[in-house]
Amino acid sequence: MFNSDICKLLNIKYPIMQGGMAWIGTSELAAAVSNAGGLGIIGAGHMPPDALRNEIRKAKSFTNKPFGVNIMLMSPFVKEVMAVVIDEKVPVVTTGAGNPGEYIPALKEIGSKVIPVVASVALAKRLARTGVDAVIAEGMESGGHIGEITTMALVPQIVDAVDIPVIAAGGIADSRGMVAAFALGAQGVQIGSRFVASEECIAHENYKKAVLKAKDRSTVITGVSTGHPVRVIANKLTREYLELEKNGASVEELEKIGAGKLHLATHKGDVDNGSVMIGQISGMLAELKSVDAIVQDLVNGIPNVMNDIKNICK
Ligand code: TUI
Repeated sequence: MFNSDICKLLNIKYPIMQGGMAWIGTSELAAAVSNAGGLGIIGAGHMPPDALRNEIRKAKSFTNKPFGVNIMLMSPFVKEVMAVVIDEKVPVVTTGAGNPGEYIPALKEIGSKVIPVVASVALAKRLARTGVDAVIAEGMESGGHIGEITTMALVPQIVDAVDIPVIAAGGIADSRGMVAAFALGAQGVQIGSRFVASEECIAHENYKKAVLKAKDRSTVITGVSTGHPVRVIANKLTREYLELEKNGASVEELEKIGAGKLHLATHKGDVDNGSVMIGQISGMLAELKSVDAIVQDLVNGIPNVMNDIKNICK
């Protein structure tokens, strides 16, 4: 059904990757997405190397399909976790929140497909020259750490700038978004928020409820003054944080307030004082579904969307 460079490159049925989410992109979620025909991704976040090795081995036991690991380049363990994915011969490595340039040769040497997340044309062009296999163009609609450009504006500009496959991310949660991504020239999509609201995601039920309750304007961006903007659901924490930012708090002060807050929300369920990272498309999510149902809905809805387009463009 799909004639996508991404399916061939990654040896998957559907050109759907799961976003590599810290704390909640576990082996359970990643294996469920891979078993459903997409590419599941373990989000290494700030995970220490031994914990990541454990997650990789669990994923290998849950699925015999390819899966990936996302390495967050701001992690204090980045060098050690890179060594683990190389040692475990993880078939696909995505990176986020920085420039993975120095790690690319070692990953390519063991045959891993390397797919960095980029938020600008400049970085996409620079990395394309270093031999990465594809790029994920992630718009600022996404949850968590983001860039400044929207998916709609970023994807076609990166498609025009590089000659490797582009995967669109940010604001995609149904077949309409998927078709829109293909219209912009993407060969695949990366989806995060929709998979948070899944049965297999291990996020605390309060986190999932907050995601399902979210409306279009429920998220805010914190951390612009620190150089690390992060999209989260507005709550007590963000009100305090944004007030401090407005009053010129130092980066150290702000980092101290943010420390441990994602885990507080994802695992302890404190969605008032914790950091509830999610994309703007969460306003559209109304129900929890199994990962398999999410993937099937995404794929099966495509002909209807195509038909709607044909009816408009006569
Ligand atoms: O990485 C993400 N999203 C994330 S990482 C994360 S973990 C975290 N925890 C606490 C505080 C902050 C983060 C949560 N969400 N997405 C991929 C992504 N990468 N989005 C944007 C970028 C990006 C931004 C700038 C990639 C490269 C870049 O520039 C680097 C350069 O040198 O130009």
